[in-house]
Amino acid sequence: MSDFLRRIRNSKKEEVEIIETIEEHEELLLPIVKENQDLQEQYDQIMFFYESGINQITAKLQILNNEFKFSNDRNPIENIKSRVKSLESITNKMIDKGLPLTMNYMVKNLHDIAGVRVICPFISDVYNVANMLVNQGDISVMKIKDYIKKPKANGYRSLHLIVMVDVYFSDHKSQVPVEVQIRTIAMNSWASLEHQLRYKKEREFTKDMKKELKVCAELMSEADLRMQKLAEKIPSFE
Ligand code: 0O2
Repeated sequence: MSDFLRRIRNSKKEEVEIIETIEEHEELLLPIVKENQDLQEQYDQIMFFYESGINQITAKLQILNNEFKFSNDRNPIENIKSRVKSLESITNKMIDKGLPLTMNYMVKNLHDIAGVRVICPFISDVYNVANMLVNQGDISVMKIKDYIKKPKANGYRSLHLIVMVDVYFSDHKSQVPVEVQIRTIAMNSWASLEHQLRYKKEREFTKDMKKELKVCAELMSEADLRMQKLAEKIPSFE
């Protein structure tokens, strides 16, 4: 078992295991943003860096998926999606955190501006993909949140990693923070449906509705565990 897997499986801490904070990372080179620049202009400028980080992570995942398919005759990754956080969503999050609305504060405090979501068939694939990714020399792990081992109170399950990935530009190398969410098809189905329901703001969730959603999450988790057991019974299945 790799160090990474051992670290997350043996962790006795709560949901968050902070390995190193981004603030401590001296190589975080991002464009110098002037506070008086127009906000949209600042956003466009800095998003280029985050998009480059997404491209780098996505390419790595695609290579790993193709290689695994070649040797095991199946894909451990079903689907990869990515996005940079919208300006509206960034602003709301910063207001929630009580942060001044400047790009410099954003860069220092929000680590999920670049986001990649990886959907895997089986629970074991989630950890294998995470392991294959973080073992690469140009990636360092900043933070792991294992919401599979310790689901959120509402039933949300997913493995979240904040990684710093090296990106080479014409005259320098930057390390770009990217949030990688890795989860199974079942976990993703629940999260997508829950998200749709939650964003119908005209209808607040009652206590009973929340309970019902959690039951759905448990049912999906049970299905995931059963599927995993089935897979483990097939000797050639990796
Ligand atoms: P979007 O639109 O996906 O960007 P932190 O970043 O540590 O200050 P945060 O942001 O609460 O704290 O981190 P966490 O818990 O890792 O969650 C970040 C993202 O995980 C969310 O992003 C969602 O994408 C997903 N997520 C977390 N909890 C839930 C949940 O209960 N349901 C669903 N459907 N998704 C969830 P954003 O910023 O909320 O939105």
